[in-house]
Amino acid sequence: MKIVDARVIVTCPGRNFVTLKIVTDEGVTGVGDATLNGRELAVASYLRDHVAPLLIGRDPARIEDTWQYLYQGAYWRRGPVTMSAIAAVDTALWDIKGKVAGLPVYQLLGGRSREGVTVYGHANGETVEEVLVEVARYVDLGYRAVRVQCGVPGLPKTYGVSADKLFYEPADAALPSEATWSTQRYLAHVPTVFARVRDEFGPTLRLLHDVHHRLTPIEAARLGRSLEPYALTWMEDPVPADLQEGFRLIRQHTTTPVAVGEVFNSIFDAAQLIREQLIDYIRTTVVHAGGITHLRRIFDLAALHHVRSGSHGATDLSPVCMAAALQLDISIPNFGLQEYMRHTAQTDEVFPHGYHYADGYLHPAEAPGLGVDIDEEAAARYPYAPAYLPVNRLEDGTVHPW
Ligand code: KDG
Ligand code: MG
Repeated sequence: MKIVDARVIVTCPGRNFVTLKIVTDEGVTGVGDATLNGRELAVASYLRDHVAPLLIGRDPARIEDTWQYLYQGAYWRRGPVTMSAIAAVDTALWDIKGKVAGLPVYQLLGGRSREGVTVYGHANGETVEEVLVEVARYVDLGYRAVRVQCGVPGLPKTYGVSADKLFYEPADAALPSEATWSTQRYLAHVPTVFARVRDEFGPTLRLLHDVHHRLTPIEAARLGRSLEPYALTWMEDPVPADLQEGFRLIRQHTTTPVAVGEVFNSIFDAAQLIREQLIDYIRTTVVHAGGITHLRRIFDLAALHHVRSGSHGATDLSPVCMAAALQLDISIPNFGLQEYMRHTAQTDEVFPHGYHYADGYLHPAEAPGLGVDIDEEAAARYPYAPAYLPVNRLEDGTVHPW
């Protein structure tokens, strides 16, 4: 079997997605997600101009060899653009391998380790009252884990708090919008929100919170300590993770578990955090970390160090990424949680898929391969529209990590 075509499809059914479709001479096809929020066309060009020509004529069964060829062969390593492009190829090749074998990909990864993939949803609101309504909504839908984000009094707009609820979309403007940040106001407010949520929903609902990289290590340590009475499952991205040893300071001060990794694209981004057991959950996902092949390597390293998976699953990760993530989630020994932001009906129409939600769990498709495809005719009805994540500034105007 040989690869005869590798098409890059850019579509915007409510938000932008980049998808690679690989076609073989025997008519078997595979899909891979290559979406990088706000930088979509950079990955599309990398794939179209620099990767697709190298795939023609290759044996699609050689997944590892193709991964190494694209990674080592490029000379320029790592980075979100390169690794999202490699991820798309890798994911599509796993899809093809599953179809050729007549098995869902998780069977090729060792089979099931659990009956379902426990997911968490996003409850967010401007006020604590709104947040309580949203948490109740997820509990009613059967969710066992809920991420809680609340507006901060005195700040006009807070990242992660949105008018859309089930389909929350952070890339909100054709040029980046701006938000204002105050660590003082935030640190004073968040514990009061969790006090109310715990009081209302009791001790067993798993609660999570995303800090979106906005604190320094000692501020994060203080937040973690102030949240200890509310027994969070995790505090996410408390600081920018460029300085991995910075997490030692957080660890020295708090028992609130830490989750990191949605912006990581390589095992090297996470190696120190994992080896020193500075984190509890690694949130890297298929599309941004080199596909199923490389993410499996990260999860295996994590398993040696008591670190569980907690893969990113916001709306900017397409159903192709979700389908692939679920194949890993169901099979790895150290699964923790899977984020699940529902996609809109338009997105689901463009990406028909067999995975489904029931009673707090997602279940991967049982179809051979990944159990997801792209409807190219439907995709063509939704042309690319530029959209960016907001930029964050302190009250005095200084740009601040978002
Ligand atoms: O593209 C960025 C979003 O996916 C991100 O901001 C959402 O932090 C996020 C999360 O944890 O889902
Ligand atoms: Mg996050």
